Amino acid sequence: MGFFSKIKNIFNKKEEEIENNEEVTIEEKQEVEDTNKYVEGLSKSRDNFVNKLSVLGIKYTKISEDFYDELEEILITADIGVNTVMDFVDKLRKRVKEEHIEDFEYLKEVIVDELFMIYVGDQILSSKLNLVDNTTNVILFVGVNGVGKTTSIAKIANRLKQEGKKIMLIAGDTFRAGAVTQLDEWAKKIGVSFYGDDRKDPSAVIYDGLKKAKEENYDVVLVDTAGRLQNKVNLMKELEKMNRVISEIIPNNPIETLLVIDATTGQNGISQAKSFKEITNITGIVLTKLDGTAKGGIVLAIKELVDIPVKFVGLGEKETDLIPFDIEKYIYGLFKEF
Ligand SMILES: Nc1nc2c(ncn2[C@@H]2O[C@H](COP(=O)(O)OP(=O)(O)OP(=O)(O)O)[C@@H](O)[C@H]2O)c(=O)[nH]1
Ligand SMILES: [Mg+2]
Repeated sequence: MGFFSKIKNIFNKKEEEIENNEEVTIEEKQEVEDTNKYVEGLSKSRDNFVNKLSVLGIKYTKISEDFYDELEEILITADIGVNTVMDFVDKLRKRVKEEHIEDFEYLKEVIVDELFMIYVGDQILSSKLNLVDNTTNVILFVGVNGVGKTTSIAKIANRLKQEGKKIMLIAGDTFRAGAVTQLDEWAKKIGVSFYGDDRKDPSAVIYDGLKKAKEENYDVVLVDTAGRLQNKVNLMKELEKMNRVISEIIPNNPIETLLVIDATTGQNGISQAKSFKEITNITGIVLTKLDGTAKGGIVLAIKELVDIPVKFVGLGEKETDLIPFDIEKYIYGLFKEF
């Protein structure tokens, strides 16, 4: 049995257990809820390219060169990335030949398995936040404007708060009018602390905020920044300065620098990731608005072209719709009806 059948069976079984009111742990319930969010949030992508793939299976009774050409095109339009698709189709060709595959139902299994392997490859990228106990952890959020930095901070803070952590948000976006108030309002809404003022130097704000956070033993501090990338040199200098200030107050921090990218911007988002990777040490990606695109394949392109782990995905606008990335749930959500 292939990988996809296995995860399908596991999720279906858990769902059944919950429906039948059998005893399930809170974690198992959360797993099923998260899985359903992937299923809902990825519906546009699923409708788009999974349906196209199914049509392909009906159209071609024999696996021919034309079949591979069309398959390539479908995967590329799903934003998977040209090179990844080429490698993938080569592998598929090889397996079809070696295993004498003729049956499309079986080929479907192989397609999903191989797509999964693209992400996993020879190493499992951990999607877990890298937090250390009994110290103040600083997470810096970067990314161009409008991608969802501020809302992602609020959503992640909400999740961490529910895990019992003492949280502070710092308004390091001193550039855009209204940014400080926006973060302050989020902090009030979810019930966490806030630090920010109307000074123009983000590093000065971060400095004071972190001093307070350290003195008062906060567990996690999430730092918002302005989204500007008109000038790489300036951005690099500013990020260097912020990093210096952070590590001066709390050594070995920021523990995470999360780059937020908007899935609906496709290849543009990939270019942003490459640029940011050149100028600072990005430890993870928050991929927002996956619910708003039919091109959910971008996760695989990120893996191939940027090779930074996706740590969270945004699958909707609600506070609870930003969830930890999980490749199995993602593949399941993408191929549920395949
Ligand atoms: N559908 C959907 N909308 C999202 C998601 N994440 C963020 N948004 C929306 O995207 C818009 C921009 O979000 P912000 O958090 O303000 O973006 P930002 O990066 O902080 O923007 P600037 O501060 O202007 O640089 C808001 O309307 C959010 O509700 C998501 O996962 N799904
Ligand atoms: Mg913002």
